[in-house]
Amino acid sequence: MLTTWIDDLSQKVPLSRQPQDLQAYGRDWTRVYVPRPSAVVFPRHPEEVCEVLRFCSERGIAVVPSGGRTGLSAGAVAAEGELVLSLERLRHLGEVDPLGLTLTVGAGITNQEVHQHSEKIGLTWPIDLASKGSCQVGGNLATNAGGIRVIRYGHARQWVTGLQVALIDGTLLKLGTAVQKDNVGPDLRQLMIGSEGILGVITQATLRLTIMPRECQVMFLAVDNIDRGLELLSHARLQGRLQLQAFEFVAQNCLEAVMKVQDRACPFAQIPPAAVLIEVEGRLDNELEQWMEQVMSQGLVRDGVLARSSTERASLWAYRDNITESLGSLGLMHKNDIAVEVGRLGEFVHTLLSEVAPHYPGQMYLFGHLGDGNLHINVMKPSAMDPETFWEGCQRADQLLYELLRNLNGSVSAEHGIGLLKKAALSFSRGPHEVDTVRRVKKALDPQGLLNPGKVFDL
Ligand code: 2HG
Ligand code: ZN
Repeated sequence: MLTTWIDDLSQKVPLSRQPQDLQAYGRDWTRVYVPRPSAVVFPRHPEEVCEVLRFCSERGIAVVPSGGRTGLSAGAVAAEGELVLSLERLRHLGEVDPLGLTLTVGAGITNQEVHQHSEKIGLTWPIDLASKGSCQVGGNLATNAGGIRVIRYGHARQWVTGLQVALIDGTLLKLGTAVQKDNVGPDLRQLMIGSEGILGVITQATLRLTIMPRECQVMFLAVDNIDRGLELLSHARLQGRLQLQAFEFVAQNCLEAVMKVQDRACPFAQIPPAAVLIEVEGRLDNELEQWMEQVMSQGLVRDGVLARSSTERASLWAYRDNITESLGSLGLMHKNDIAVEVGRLGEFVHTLLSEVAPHYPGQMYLFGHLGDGNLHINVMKPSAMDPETFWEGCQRADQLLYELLRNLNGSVSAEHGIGLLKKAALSFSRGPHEVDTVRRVKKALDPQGLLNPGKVFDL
């Protein structure tokens, strides 16, 4: 029975059942689920995506859309025998429109390819992620990706004018165009962006571009704790009048992990309790140097490095960009991706460290996008503990974390989405009426529940 439909489908589109493909395409960067897809299909254009979806709809086959598979909430995991629908062959790369500042690309184009393509004429798509070399535009939009420049540009949903989306019944929707001003009622584009593949499959997008800042400067500043980091944020904006492109937090143990794994020297005279990586627009001038001297003489900053070349800028960024990878190579990590309003982040971290952290069964590593109030809380499994005991302990401690977030009106998933991994957390950030309304939309578009089943919520 199983082989029959797979044989039929393989007559229509490129399909693989190679064990290494099933392993690779059935998972994302989460390491919690065992990939078990029945097959992987590689449609070559949007019409083939529709054909696959129509086929699945007619035969009642569950299908998991798949991009660069760099997600951290298991939104692209196929652990229940689903068909994986890889969008990686949708490689259309249009011409940049230098007047309208738009670019149309297929879902399988990587974030970095978009950057390289638009940078040729001084433009950029300002969604910038540590995983940019692998993550794809379709996935960036399906998850409404955030990243390091949200403080300046917002999330991915703000940088799209048009979207092409395939529904489970095989309908291809064209939502919006390259026109900037197009205000004609409810916006299905925005409903699809961030829907994590449960409502439709993004096949193509017209992206809104912006001018790249002529120059940016990068500083890595050592601080005593997160409160000093937050004071520095305010100082940078209000006294320094700095246009921030990024304002990132790195706790001591994260810095040490990168230094150890990547064999990098400490960028400061001694390892500080925490550090803040700041990227600002503009030239390296006296004003910027004076601002840095000022925050150091005021005691806000203990020690600091200001990059003086593009090589130095890249090497400072490496201490931040390589945290996930370095932690991952040191041990098994339990991850949370939370946000509270920036003004309450200090309060949040104090309660986290004093009341929640002691309940986690391993050491906590904090880093993330301080300027957006978004912290990544990673907990490492102690080497002697078995994974089962570790996950159970983490889940119990998570309840305390989510309660704390609910009390602060915070988010249980600031930029990584819900997927499979954070389903139990959803109710701490979304009320029952809201979840139920989205469930009704899901049932209307996908009555059999075939598209990315089990993700975000159960039907
Ligand atoms: C980052 O900001 C990513 O580097 C990954 O969102 C976060 O590994 C994580 O927890
Ligand atoms: Zn992040």
